[in-house]
Order: sequence, then C-alpha cells, then structure tokens
Amino acid sequence: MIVSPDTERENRVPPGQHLLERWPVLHHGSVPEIDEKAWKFKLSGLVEREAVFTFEEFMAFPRVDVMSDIHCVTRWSRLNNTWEGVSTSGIKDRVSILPEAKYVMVHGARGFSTNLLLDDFFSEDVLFAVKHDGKDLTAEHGAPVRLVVPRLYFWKSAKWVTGVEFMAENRPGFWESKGYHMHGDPWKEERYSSP
Ligand SMILES: Nc1nc2c(c(=O)[nH]1)N[C@H]1C(S)=C(S)[C@@H](COP(=O)(O)O)O[C@H]1N2
Ligand SMILES: [Mo]
Repeated sequence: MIVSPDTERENRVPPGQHLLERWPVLHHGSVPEIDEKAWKFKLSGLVEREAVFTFEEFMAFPRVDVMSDIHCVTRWSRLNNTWEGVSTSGIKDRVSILPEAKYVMVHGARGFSTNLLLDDFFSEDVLFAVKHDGKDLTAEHGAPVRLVVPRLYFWKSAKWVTGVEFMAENRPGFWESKGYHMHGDPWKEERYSSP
C-alpha cells in the first residue's frame, strides 16, 4: 500500500477545508452509463505510437493500492480513503512518451478533461482507481475507471476516464477553462485563477 505523503502531515487538513465523513457526489452533467465491454482507454498526443486498450487489457497493467485524503475545492475534505487500481507509472511500459511531453490532459466521458503536469501525473500516489474502501466504484463516483490525484484538489481526479493525451504545452481542461486553477495545490489554496 502506498500512503500518500500528505496524510502524514502533522496537520492533515489544508487551509479553508472542513472534514466530512460521507463522500459527496459532484460533477458537471449527468452520470454516463458505461459498459465495461465497450470501454476503451486511449493513449494519444506526444507518444511514438498511439495506443488503445480494452478494459481487460487495462486491468492487466501494474496494479497499486493507495491510501489518501480527498480535498475538494468546494471546501470539504474526506480523510483515509483507500483506492485500488492501475498505477499511472505503469503506462510508461505500454507506450513510448516523447521527451517533449511536459503535461497531460486526462480525458473523461462526454468531453470532460483536466490538465496536469507530467510529473504530478506520474507521482507514485496517483492511480486509475476501480475500487474505493474495498468496494467497486459506483457509477456516480466514476466507474469503471477514475483518476485519483491525492495531492491536488479533487476536480483533477477525472471520473469515467477514457484516455490520456501527452502535451508539450499546458492547456486548460474543463473546469480550468471555467476559472479553476491550472495546478490546484490545496496547501497553497490554488483554487481559482486570478480574473
Ligand atoms: N468526468 C468528470 N470527472 C470529474 C468531474 C466532472 O464533472 N466530470 N468533476 C470533478 C469534480 S469538480 C470533483 S469535486 C470530483 C468529485 O468526485 P466525487 O463525485 O467522486 O466526489 O470529480 C471530478 N471529476
Ligand atoms: Mo469539485
């Protein structure tokens, strides 16, 4: 089990956050219905050759368990979440990422996207989760596969993931183009970009 380093801080709750026991559901639009048999995972952009994987192939990527806290920009936090899934770093064995790639855009169903620094994306506590606290992810929390980026605000944790695009230049994703911060570090309160 990888323990996200932020959970080991003396004060685990970032500024301006309050704790919740329950796990709220938040997203834009309605919950997409995704059939695992039809689901595809695409690696695109600055890679030697684009690649598409089925759910079965994806689940054979290196697996990881992570314990992390959730910090939502709407000011709730939920501690001690356990996640099971596929580590982002395992992708490196499946595709050759070109050296110009410095950012990623993680894509989700219905045109959702969120941008991350390549180094943040490949941080060892980042994973594509299929289980939370021992149970299969529910549709409203992003099944069959969601990203979890423990050290950034939770909007970076794309639900209903469909693929990853490698990029040389940074570009705003869905919430970022609506004014959310390009990086989103909860300890620096990187909530919104200045107008
Ligand atoms: N595909 C997709 N993923 C998304 C979103 C979204 O609108 N669409 N919203 C984000 C936001 S703003 C939050 S706070 C978290 C909420 O995840 P949860 O519903 O599992 O708590 O999902 C993130 N991932
Ligand atoms: Mo959010």
